[in-house]
Amino acid sequence: MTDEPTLREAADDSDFRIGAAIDPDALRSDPSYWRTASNEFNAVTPENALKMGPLRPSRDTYDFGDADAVVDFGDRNDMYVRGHVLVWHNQKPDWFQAWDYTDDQLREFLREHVHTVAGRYHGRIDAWDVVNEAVADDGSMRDTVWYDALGEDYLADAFRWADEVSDADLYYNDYGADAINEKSDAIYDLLERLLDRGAPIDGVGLQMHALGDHPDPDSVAENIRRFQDLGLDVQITEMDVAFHADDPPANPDKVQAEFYRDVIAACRDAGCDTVVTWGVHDASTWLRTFRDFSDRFTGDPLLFDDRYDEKPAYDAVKGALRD
Ligand code: 9MR
Repeated sequence: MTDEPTLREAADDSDFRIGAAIDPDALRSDPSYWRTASNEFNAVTPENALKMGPLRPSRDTYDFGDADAVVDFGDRNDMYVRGHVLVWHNQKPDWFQAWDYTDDQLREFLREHVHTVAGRYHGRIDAWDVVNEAVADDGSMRDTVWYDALGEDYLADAFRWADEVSDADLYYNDYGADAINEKSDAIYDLLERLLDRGAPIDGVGLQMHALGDHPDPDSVAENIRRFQDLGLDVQITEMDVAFHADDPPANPDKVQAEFYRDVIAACRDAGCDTVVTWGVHDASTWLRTFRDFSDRFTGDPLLFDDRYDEKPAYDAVKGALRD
């Protein structure tokens, strides 16, 4: 036994939340996964279980089994629970693709979805990603089923619907907008417009999938501060750190650890208190199974390696929490 505190204890001591995206199958089947998740993290996000596809096997039915498993795990272990996600253009159910809806039907469907899902977890989910990835990489509004049928109104509506049934803090969440850039400028403008219209938005989630090109931590801190100046809370919601597979640094573990440390430090300096990593250990990263990403990026982006051993990044995060 050692007196060294766990990551979770170090985070608790610093009033900080360090989280992991969770796979309910791994929770059920792998005691080491369960143990690492509960001992080392004080926040969780279901990685896929709350998305519309997994939740809705048919238009009239819901299957909350996997989502409940993750939320129950968070509750039982006294963790902060981030809900991900109410409105997204990806991972929609198969039957949806074949549905020939009218715009009014789509709006009513989305209202009912948000009310049912956010309402079910009233008091149990602490923060919701209400809308995910509504902005394209060039800063224009992303061309999605929701935007196509309902225009920008769907965002304000979704936040309002969530607010009607949920006591959670309500977030807009996106990737590639971690530092000051064209996309984060566009998101800033979008959120300002929505807030001006009275949309009940509490915060913005910066995903921080640092795959290859890593954002400048000083620019991340500046970005966090400008969203805070809009009155929004800022969380890092899906962090992982990889490298271009064809051009990794000579010492990837060290560079990875330094980037984790710098982002946690930038976040804390700016007054942000939550960083969720996108998985418990390297063996569960999405980078190994998603499209051709395993060819494009190195596949060990998290704080624990395939055997649940602590990596240099783990020590770096803990160190940054103690500074
Ligand atoms: O990690 C998720 C992976 O298992 C899914 O296959 C994928 C489907 O698009 O979604 C991944 O999670 C995404 C998250 O929901 C939104 N931000 C980007 C994440 C990584 O793609």
